[in-house]
Amino acid sequence: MEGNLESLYQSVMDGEMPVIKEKVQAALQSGNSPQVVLDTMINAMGEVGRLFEAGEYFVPEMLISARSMQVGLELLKPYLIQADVKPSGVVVIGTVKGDMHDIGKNLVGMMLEGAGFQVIDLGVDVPPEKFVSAVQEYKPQLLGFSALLTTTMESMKTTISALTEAGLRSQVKVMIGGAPVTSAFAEQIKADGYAPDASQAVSLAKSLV
Ligand code: B1M
Repeated sequence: MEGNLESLYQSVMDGEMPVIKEKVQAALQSGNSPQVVLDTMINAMGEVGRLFEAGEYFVPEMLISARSMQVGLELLKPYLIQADVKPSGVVVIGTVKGDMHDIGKNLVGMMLEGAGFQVIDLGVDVPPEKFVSAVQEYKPQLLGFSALLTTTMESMKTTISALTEAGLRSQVKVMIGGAPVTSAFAEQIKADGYAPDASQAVSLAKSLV
C-alpha cells in the first residue's frame, strides 16, 4: 500500500480523529483517487470489525474508529458528486429501528446526492412509524433502509408491513442494504431491491425510479 494510504489506514484503525483530515488530504495530493482513499478507510473499518470479533477491540475502539471515518468521509463528499447530474428524484433513507450504525448509510446518502437525488436522511434507530410519516410528508419515489446487525434486519420487514398497513406500499419503492443483508433476504421481505455497496445503491436507485 502507498505510504499515505497506509498511514490513513492506521489512523482510522487507531481512531486518530484529529489527524484524519490531513491524512486524507495527503493521500489525495499524492495522486490517489478519491475511490482508493475511500476504499482504504472502508478496509480499515473491516479490520476494526475483525479485531472486535477476535476480542482485541471493544466498543470504545470501534466508536473512535467510526468517528474518524466520518471525518474522512465528509472531506471526500465533494469528490463523490458527479458532474452535470440531472435531478433524479427524492429518497428517504435511514438506519432501521434498534440499529445505531450509520457510516454505510451516510455513504449511500452522499453517493445518491452526488447522483442528483434529493436525500432526506432520518438518521439511525428509525422506527417504522417514522418511515411511514416521512413517506406521507415528503412523497419520495424511493425509501432506503440500512441495517448492520442480524438482529435489526427484522425491522426492515416490520417497516415494510407498516407501509402496507398505511396503504403506502405501492406508492414507493424500497431498497435495502447493510453488511448482513442479502438479495435473498430482500426477496423474502418483498423489498424492491438490494445493493451490496454504495455505488451499486446508486445504480439500483436509478433503475428503480
Ligand atoms: Co458494530 N457491529 N456494534 N459498531 N460495527 C458490526 C456491524 C459487527 C459486524 C462487528 C463484528 O462483530 N465483527 C457486529 C454485528 C454482528 C451481527 O449482527 N452479525 C457489531 C456489533 C455486535 C455491535 C454491537 C452489538 C456491539 C456491542 O454493543 N456489544 C453494537 C450495536 C449498537 C446498535 O446498533 N444497537 C455496535 C456498535 C457499534 C459502534 C456504535 C461502536 C460503531 C458504529 C458507529 C457508527 O456507525 N456511527 C460500530 C462499528 C463501527 C462497527 C463495524 C466495525 C464497522 C461498520 C462500518 O461502519 N463499516 C462493523 C464491522 C464490519 O462491518 N466489518 C460492526 C463501514 C461501512 C462503509 O460499511 O456499514 O457495511 P457498511 O456499509 C456498506 C454496505 O453494507 C452498503 O453500502 C455501504 C458502503 O459500501 N450499505 C447499503 C449499507 N447500508 C446500505 C443501504 C442501502 C444500500 C447499501 O440501501 C438503502
